[in-house]
Formats: sequence, C-alpha cells, structure tokens
Amino acid sequence: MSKPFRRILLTGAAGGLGRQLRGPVKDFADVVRLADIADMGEAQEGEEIVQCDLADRDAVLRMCEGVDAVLHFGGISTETPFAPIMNANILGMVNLYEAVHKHGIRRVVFASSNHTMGMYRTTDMVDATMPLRPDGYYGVSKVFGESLSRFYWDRFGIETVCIRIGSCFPEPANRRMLSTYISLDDLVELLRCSLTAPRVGHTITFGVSDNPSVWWDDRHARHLGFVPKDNSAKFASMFPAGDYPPVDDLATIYQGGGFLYSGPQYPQE
Ligand code: NAI
Ligand code: 15L
Repeated sequence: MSKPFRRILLTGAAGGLGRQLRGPVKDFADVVRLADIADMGEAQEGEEIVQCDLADRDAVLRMCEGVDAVLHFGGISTETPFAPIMNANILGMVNLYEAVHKHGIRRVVFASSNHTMGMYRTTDMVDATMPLRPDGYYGVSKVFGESLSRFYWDRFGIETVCIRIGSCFPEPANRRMLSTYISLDDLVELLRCSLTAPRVGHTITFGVSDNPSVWWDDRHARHLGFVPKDNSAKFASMFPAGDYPPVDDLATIYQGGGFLYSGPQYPQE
C-alpha cells in the first residue's frame, strides 16, 4: 500500500519517544529522516540520519531539505535552567519554522506538552480555547512553540497540529499519570491522524488515552478523527487514592504535578 508521504522528518529521534517512534513512523513515509543532536546509531532501511543542533540555523535549514512533513519531537523535555530551553525550544523552533517555510513544507506536528497549562488545578476541565497557563520555563517554551506555529499558519498557511502530550511512558509513574497517560499506540495513531487529516489549519489537541479520570476536553480537535483505544484503568491499583500526597501539596493541586517544584522557585539564592 502506498504511504502518505515520500519523506518525513522526525526530530528528537534519539530521545525516549523518538527511539520508540522510529519503527512505527515508517508507515507514514517511504523515507524517514531521523534527526537529533545526540547519536542515533546507524541508518536502517528507509532511514536517513542527520545529527543536528536545533539552535544551529544553517544545520536546521539543511535538515529540512527535501522533507514533506515534520514530526517535531526534538528539544529539552523537562524543566531545566532557561539557557538550554531557550536554545533548543525557542531558538530551535524559530530555526525550524524558518526552514519549513523556505523549503515549502506544508505540515508540522509539534510535540507540545500538558505543561502549557500546568497551572490549572486538577479539579479544572481544560479545553483548547482556554488561556494558556504554563507551569515553568519548559511550559513557557511550549507556549512559544504553539504561538509561533499559529503565526506561520495565519501568515503563511503552514499547517501545524500541536499535541499537548500528557505522559507517554510504558506505564504511569504516579497517581497523577492515571489522568495524563497516553499509550505509545495511541500516540502513534494520533500522529497518523495529525499527518493525514485533510485540513488541520492550526489545531491544538490533547495527547491522552481514554482514561477514567480526565482533565482535558478535546472537542475542538474532533476533525482529526483520533479515537484512543487504550486507557490507564489497568494501572489504577498501583496508586491507591489513600497513598496520594496531602491536599496542600502543589503537585496534587496543579495539573503540572512535580514540575511545580522543579521550575523557578522564589526567593532565589
Ligand atoms: P527526550 O528528552 O527523551 O528526547 C528529546 C530529544 O531531543 C533528545 O534525544 C535530545 O538529544 C534532543 N535534543 C535536545 N536538545 C536538542 C537540540 N538543541 N538539538 C537537537 N536535538 C535536541 O524527551 P521525550 O520524552 O522523548 O519527548 C519528546 C518530545 O515530546 C519533547 O519535545 C517533549 O517536550 C515532548 N513531550 C513528551 C512527553 C512524554 O510523556 N514523554 C510529554 C509531553 C511532551
Ligand atoms: C512532559 O512534557 C515531559 O516531556 C515528560 O517527560 C513528562 O514529564 C510529561 O510532561 C508529564 O507531565 O508527565
């Protein structure tokens, strides 16, 4: 069966998700170009390898040459000091969209994050139209990515699906992740929908499985046609409600969980 694209680019290919996506995304294109600042090993059949720092404008321009669509997973993926976030997630995003525009690439799928609205409470129900409420520098950098991609849609007609990924790990690491869990299979299906839906414009979607307890209402992304198949119910017994931290714990109050403690803290030293 023919594949939807001739060549797609997967950034962040050496990372936790990138390594797991490397196989499945081959269904989307004849050639998958894998990119990262870190080593990705040897290219397998149907793969190309490009080692590239997202902060290097010329290298990013070369990385995007001949590409039909981008799955952008590269960058700093947790709360850190601002400088690396600025280089990889802010400057890197500017470099990527400049290259996407120059090469006439029409669609990007951006691995955004639930930390764009981590300051909502765990008692809130959040949808894509609500004000962004990031929970640290990392969340702010993803807000920047969502905003930059919005600009490139409004100004240049480049389509982007921003996936506010919850927690994509083999299994939840804590009780919070019973709400934020997305299985790898569901993420792959969401990528397929994001790449192949006929018209996505600038879409914000929540990357989450069909979990029993949800914080996010994805009704504004129905046009993607994504229907999650998995849920976190099978992990519930790992985290009994009584073991959860007391109610004055920031990681319990806010959707961003532990990131509330790793972001900027005041007073500073
Ligand atoms: P990861 O940290 O394992 O992988 C990120 C990759 O980006 C790494 O291989 C790293 O070398 C690369 N990278 C970092 N700085 C770079 C630079 N300057 N130039 C080029 N490459 C650079 O993170 P993970 O878990 O694989 O996440 C992938 C993406 O998905 C990230 O953008 C992250 O923010 C996003 N995400 C992941 C979630 C999850 O549950 N795993 C949840 C929400 C968002
Ligand atoms: C993220 O954005 C991170 O990239 C990932 O490592 C997890 O911390 C995830 O959010 C989460 O909120 O569980």
